[in-house]
Amino acid sequence: MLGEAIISVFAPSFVLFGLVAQCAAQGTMQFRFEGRAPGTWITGSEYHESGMRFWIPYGPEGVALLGAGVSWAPDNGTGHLETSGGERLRFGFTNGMHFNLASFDLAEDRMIAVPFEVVGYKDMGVMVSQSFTTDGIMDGPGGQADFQTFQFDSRFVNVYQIDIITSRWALDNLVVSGVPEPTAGGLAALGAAIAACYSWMRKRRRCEGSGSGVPGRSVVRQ
Ligand SMILES: [Ca+2]
Ligand SMILES: [Ca+2]
Repeated sequence: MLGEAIISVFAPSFVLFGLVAQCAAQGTMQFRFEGRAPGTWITGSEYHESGMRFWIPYGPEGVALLGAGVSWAPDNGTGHLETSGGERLRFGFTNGMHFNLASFDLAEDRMIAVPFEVVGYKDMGVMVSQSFTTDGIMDGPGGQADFQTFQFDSRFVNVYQIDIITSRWALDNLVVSGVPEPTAGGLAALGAAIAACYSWMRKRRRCEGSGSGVPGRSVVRQ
């Protein structure tokens, strides 16, 4: 059964990774979907990384965060995000921040070339789209390269949401640009977040030690 959300044990790393990325990326952010040990995966109704929410908008399907080397999945030697169904994947910043879609790596989950469409949503109801087809190569860990890099042009500037219209995909190395530059206030927020994470982890350890916690059921929001 798909869980309510992403497992709480990853919350500190997700928060820190996001803020560090924003402070160091100088307007560009990359989403790498790390966080699972090799050969393992975890499912949830949605996934959050660095302030970006990824979810299946229609239907009951959820998303899965995979570590490297899962035998039944496409692989590039690192963690990635995928699903077993759903008509499309949707993502956007939870605060509504606009961004430029630069590129992402995508793989099909079987040895069949899969067509897919990418739709960008802009203000005033404007939508842009671009169509692609994968190469049909998916042989899992080792062997050939399962993922391909797809790049986007100026049509995908200043969007607030993206749909990848296909099912049974695997996504990695999403790159967006045009995000706000780091500020002194942002660095101060980073320090506050580090302190908050440290406090959160101490409380979690105490909770687990007493046996009153419910591991894996907390909803993570950044
Ligand atoms: Ca990765
Ligand atoms: Ca492929």
